Amino acid sequence: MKIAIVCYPTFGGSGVVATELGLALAEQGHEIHFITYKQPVRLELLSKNIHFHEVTVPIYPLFHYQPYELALSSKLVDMVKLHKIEVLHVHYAIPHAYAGYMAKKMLAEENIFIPMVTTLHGTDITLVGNHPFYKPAVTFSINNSDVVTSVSQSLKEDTLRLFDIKKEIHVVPNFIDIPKKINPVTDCQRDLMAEKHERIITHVSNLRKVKRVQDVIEIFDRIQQKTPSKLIMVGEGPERESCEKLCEEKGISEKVMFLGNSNEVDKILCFTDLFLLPSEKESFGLAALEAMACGVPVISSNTGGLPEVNIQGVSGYLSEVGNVEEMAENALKILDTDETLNAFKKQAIESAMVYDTKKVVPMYVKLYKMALEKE
Ligand code: GMT
Repeated sequence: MKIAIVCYPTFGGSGVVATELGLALAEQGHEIHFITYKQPVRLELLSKNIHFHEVTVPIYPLFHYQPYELALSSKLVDMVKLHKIEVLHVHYAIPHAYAGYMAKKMLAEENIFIPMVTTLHGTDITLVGNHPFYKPAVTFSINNSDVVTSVSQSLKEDTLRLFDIKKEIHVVPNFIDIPKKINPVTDCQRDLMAEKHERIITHVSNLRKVKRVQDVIEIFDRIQQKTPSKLIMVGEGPERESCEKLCEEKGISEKVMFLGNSNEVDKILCFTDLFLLPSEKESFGLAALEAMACGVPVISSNTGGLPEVNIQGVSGYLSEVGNVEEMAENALKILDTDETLNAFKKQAIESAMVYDTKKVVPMYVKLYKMALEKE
């Protein structure tokens, strides 16, 4: 199949899922066209089955807001015609499904019919899309997609509760290439980060408010009072400064490392003992799944799709949002002895296996075929 993938090319989970999906499909022989404003961060290699088409928006001073959706829908029309693309897969209802719908309509004028699959990732639904300013456009875009998917059962239920949806929503979870994740790093440089007797705790996110990164610091503070440990914070975002300040106030700055954005999260996860994800909202929690696949147990909140990923008492523990006391207690339970920690590490990998690329990507392929039959 010739498939166009539209996504946000940034460090966010939706961009990662879209990119990994494209790479997996290309490996199976499908022709993949990424159409976005920048080469996606995880798209390092362009192979014969992978193409990248940049959407450029000419800056015109008269416009207060430059019309990205217009440029995107025009680019989609041009690329579909040029490369004979058969399926559009847009990640994020806004603005991608909206632009995709316009492209479909323009193509139909020329008797070119192409189905659109829309994947909902969460922030487009629960955080932004539900705002009254966007709600009509989001509802319209979802209802006018040929196939709609959501990354968890929880997000499906949220979407049906918040919007007037007439379409069936298929749950296709985030996925991970498990064989690539298990022991992928040969030079695991634990010594650079901590002493032998110290535990290493890691958090990875875009350090936005929704991730409750101050809770990460609070949990770690309680852990380090009981057991020697270090915290690694990976990612960049608006809450970084306030977290650094909180570490200073608590006198733990020397035990916390802020590494910024990284393309090599696996190299950090290889020596990580525990992963923290105390988010306010999380439609799935790809970061938690990545940690589990690398054999790292997870302490998380029990919000959104997290209970579908992190299994209570097996791959880690879940608590109510904001309950940092309980999260720290559970963390200490896991870190208590090497024996317990190793058992949780093994169980984390086993729990992640359900979401292996080989199990999930065929679900998308099946839906593409279904969309083509409908068109
Ligand atoms: O929250 C993020 O880190 C970014 C965000 C995005 O929009 O890319 O991630 C969302 O999509 C991911 C992939 O489906 C999910 O794993 C994340 O849980 C989801 N984030 C939220 O719901 C807050």
